[in-house]
Amino acid sequence: MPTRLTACQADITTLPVDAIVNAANTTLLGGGGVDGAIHRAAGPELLSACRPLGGCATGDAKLTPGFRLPARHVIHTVGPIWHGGGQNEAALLAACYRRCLEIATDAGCTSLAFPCISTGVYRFPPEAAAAIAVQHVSEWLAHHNHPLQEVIFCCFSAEDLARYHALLAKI
Ligand code: AR6
Repeated sequence: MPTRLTACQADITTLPVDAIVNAANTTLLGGGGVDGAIHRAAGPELLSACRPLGGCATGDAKLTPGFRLPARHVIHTVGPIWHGGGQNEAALLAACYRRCLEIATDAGCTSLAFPCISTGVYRFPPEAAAAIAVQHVSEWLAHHNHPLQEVIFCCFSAEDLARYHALLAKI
């Protein structure tokens, strides 16, 4: 059965999925935005689980439990900071989505939710980021064996939700 690719407007910390993705920074020690919201909702055990991971490179991802979240796991990824587009930002953002799908698959996840990685504090243009997300996730799902039945693009703003709906309607 093909994976359902959907978009919703929600606080990602409320989603009862196997894994949610965190848009973290290279320290994995917390921050603002969605990272701060996830750490607050998961409780202090999440920081204790992140500390021994030794940080994470941009474009890579690491797995922890979800602790007090409804999600069983958190996949922490580090998106690129937007510097104008000439510093490999698009390829690094695509790598984030790919690594999260690989880690979710290794953990046996059937449902996974992504936030709009890099489009907040890291200032990646949201239209280009959404196009990269939809293209790379849909292509990866079509070309790999995986247990994923549903992948959700969890938008915080109505503008992002409209972008994802328009992109998803084309595939
Ligand atoms: N649920 C879903 N999406 C959210 C939520 C939420 N609760 N809160 C914010 N967003 P950002 P980045 C959206 O800045 O650009 C942190 O300090 C937000 O509207 O959280 O990858 C980290 O520690 C935006 O669309 O992440 C890093 O230092 C998207 O999530 C840095 O920010 C991403 O915005 C990472 O920056």
